[in-house]
Amino acid sequence: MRLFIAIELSDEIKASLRKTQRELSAFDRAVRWVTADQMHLTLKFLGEVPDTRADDIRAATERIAQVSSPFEIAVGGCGCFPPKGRVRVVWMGVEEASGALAECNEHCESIYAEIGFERERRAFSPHLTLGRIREDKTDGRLREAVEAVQADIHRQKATEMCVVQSTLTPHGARYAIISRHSLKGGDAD
Ligand code: 3AM
Repeated sequence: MRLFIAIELSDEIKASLRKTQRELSAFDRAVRWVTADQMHLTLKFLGEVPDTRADDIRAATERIAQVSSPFEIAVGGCGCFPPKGRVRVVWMGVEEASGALAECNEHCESIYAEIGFERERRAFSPHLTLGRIREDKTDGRLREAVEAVQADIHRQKATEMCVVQSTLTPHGARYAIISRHSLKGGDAD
């Protein structure tokens, strides 16, 4: 099964992402927009794992949750990956002032590494994917439009992390939460 670790988003944040997608609807042909049930904040991608590892992963995730503090995210500006050239992903940015989100990601990297998952080589760049590019023939207009979006800032508390199973289908990925783990670390209120 294909697994990743994520934070679920509130309905308010999902509504704000949908609004931004509508503002960019001129690019509907170039972009495959994610649906509301596909929206999440990824902490760590684990990839294809044998079903027999499910218990190990659940236990490692519980250990991470025990040492990770709850945090509050602020979702606002829009951007593209990569930062230059042909756009592959359109996203909304995530900020977290206390450092607890970066720490949670770091706990993920080190604890999943202990059970055999490679550390991510790229720096953690928290984002909410709005869409992925099918074929960009927009000559830079997509990037310009994304960078011009003025979205309101929305905040959300994150109090649990989830192990998510991703099933790839011809109609896109379907996600199902297979376990939830309350963040219990630190001295956050
Ligand atoms: O939607 P986002 O970007 O938050 O990009 C993929 C998605 O995250 C990411 O895992 C999430 C669920 O699919 N992902 C997919 N393949 C990946 C890989 N090989 C990956 N992240 C890192 N390495």
